[in-house]
Amino acid sequence: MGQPQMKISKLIVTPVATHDQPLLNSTGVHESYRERTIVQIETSDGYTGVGETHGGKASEVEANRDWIVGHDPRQMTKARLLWKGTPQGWSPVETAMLDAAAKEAGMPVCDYIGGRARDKVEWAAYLFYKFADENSQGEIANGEALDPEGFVKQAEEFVERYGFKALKIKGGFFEPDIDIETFRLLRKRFPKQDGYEIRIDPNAVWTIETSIRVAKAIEEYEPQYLEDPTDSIADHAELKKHTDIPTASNMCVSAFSHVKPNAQLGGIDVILGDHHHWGGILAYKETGVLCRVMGWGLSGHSNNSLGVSQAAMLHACAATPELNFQADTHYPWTDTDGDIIKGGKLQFKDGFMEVPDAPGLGVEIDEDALAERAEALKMGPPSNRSEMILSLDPKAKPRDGSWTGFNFPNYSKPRW
Ligand code: GKR
Ligand code: MG
Repeated sequence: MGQPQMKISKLIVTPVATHDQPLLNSTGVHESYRERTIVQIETSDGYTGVGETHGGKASEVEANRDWIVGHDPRQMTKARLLWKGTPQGWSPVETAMLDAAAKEAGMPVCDYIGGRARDKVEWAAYLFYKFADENSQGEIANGEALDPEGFVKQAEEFVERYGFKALKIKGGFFEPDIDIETFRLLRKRFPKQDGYEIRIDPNAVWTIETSIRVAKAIEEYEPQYLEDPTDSIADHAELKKHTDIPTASNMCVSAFSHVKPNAQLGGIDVILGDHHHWGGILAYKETGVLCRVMGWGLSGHSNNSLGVSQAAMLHACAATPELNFQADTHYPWTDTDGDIIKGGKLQFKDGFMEVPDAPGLGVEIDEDALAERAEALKMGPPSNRSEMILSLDPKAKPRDGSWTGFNFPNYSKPRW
């Protein structure tokens, strides 16, 4: 092999809690904190790497410790073959390895994996109906947004603060006519001719018939795309017979195994790629190639996350030329002082985020902040804020029978 081997000599896996505001989605309300899994590695020659993914993935990473410790982080193809577990569990390990290997090469990750297509990445404002945050702990929009007018106010805060030009409506909690009215008011406040794009995502709670009705009702407001309005790829293909609005997905098409069925049925036009779900930053690049070959658009999916995931998605998007929509990000919903990276949160400017020039990911773990977030997780389960839902829907009952369950009450689908 010639060049001296790099060897991972240390692996640390830390589950953490990050405060979450009472955001509403199709199944209910977000809990008072979101769990994330942080992976840190160090090589025998002193290079460090970090990665982040969803909660509950620590045991999966630990189950692969036997080969990760001792592995050369530059031998990524071998690592992908050795990994035993889910794409979500693999992604932080891959990110950490790319971080350390790129540092050793003295290059930012996006340049280390073949070179960047752009120096900055554009993001979308991810807007939610929501209750007021209990302690106004959030970085932005701590107030309630329980109707279209409140929603537009939230959008104004996001545009004012971060400069976003693309606005995403997280719909599906209220009945469709409320979402239609929100779309109308948002378009009125943020005209297309001023460069604003608007998309909507009800997370598959509409039947085909309701999706057609909503599509007809919002066509005049020139939606960027309709994201997971209904359920299966075939359902979206049926919808497409009734509207020219592009369809997008991070649900029915959210893995490589969904590509062939979508190619056959033609239900989804835009893929919301995500290195957490598809299995890494390199997998995001591969999704780009697929979209180019298939003539599909490529956007980016997100969940509540910390600065390590945001940095990883930043490099993935910078390195993928096929990205042709503003990627989603939940990062504005991360508290200003709630992150775990040194120097505080990464910054948006005019809706964009610059790719760091530092070798690696360009973010370093603040060990004190990490310890604090890990401690927060041990303080007990999150509140599921069921009282908030019951204030709006007194008849709500937990779908799985547990009143302290996740995403109360976890409404079933389709709802309309
Ligand atoms: O944060 O409530 C949320 C979102 O609905 C999230 O769970 C989805 O995975 O962001 C996501 C999406 O685009 O579907
Ligand atoms: Mg979605």
